[in-house]
Amino acid sequence: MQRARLGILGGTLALLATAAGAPAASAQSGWGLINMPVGVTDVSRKIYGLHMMAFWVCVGIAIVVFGVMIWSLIFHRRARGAVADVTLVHNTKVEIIWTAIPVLILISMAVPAANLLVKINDNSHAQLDIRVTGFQWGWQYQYVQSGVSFVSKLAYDTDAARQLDSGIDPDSVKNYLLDVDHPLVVPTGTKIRLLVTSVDVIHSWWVPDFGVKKDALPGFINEASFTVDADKPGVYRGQCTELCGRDHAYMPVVVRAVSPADFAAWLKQQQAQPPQAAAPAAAAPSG
Ligand SMILES: [Cu+2]
Repeated sequence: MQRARLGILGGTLALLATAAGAPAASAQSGWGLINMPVGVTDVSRKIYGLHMMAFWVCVGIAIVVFGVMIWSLIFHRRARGAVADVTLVHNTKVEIIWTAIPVLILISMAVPAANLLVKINDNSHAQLDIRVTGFQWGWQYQYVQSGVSFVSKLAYDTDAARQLDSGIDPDSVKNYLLDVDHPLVVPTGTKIRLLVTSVDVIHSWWVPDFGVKKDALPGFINEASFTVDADKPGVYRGQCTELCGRDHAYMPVVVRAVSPADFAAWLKQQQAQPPQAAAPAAAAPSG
């Protein structure tokens, strides 16, 4: 009977291991959807690794604690003639052990976490600076070195569909609420430093695949940085993650990561164009 129980426990563990340890490829489907993305930067992968390490430590602790509890309840119940063991009460040796073990576990988790925090906040040696200004409700991007600047707002088709009684089925809109008119364009394999601020209330610039979530505070400039893997060009999406008013849900972040050569060409094209007139404060109210 005990063997059968162990078998079930083993089976459950194996299932959990398959689910949680699923490779990045399945991140956008099935079990992957309930977990955080692995992402496309060195930092995002490290954050994911740390998160999984903490997850498995929690699983291990749960198995040990609940295992002992359930085992005690079954095999040491009074109906079986068990007599309470009072030697555990105020037992110095036991108390030292069950204080020391959690302390060691916490230290073993805190050291890699602190190291990663330092790495996340290392914004030195950036090759490209972009000023990100949040406003109600959109983002302004200014490429500091080249002077290219534009405003990024909810894409027209998704904006039309979200209006009350629009009659447009949101399911018919691609990337509903997660698309913008002018995405931020960045080169891959290049360390990008963001200078994040706001002109009105607090917003937060978040792209899960980059492991970047930085508050945009009026009157302050926060720094964040990321380097998209050279072999992972693509479109990455995020959202404002600080409740910033009525249209908080309608100011997504879209970043198009392209090769450095494509980026240089894009930047040249932008510089040739007349600058976009709309300043954040003067941006047309929507919805
Ligand atoms: Cu916002």
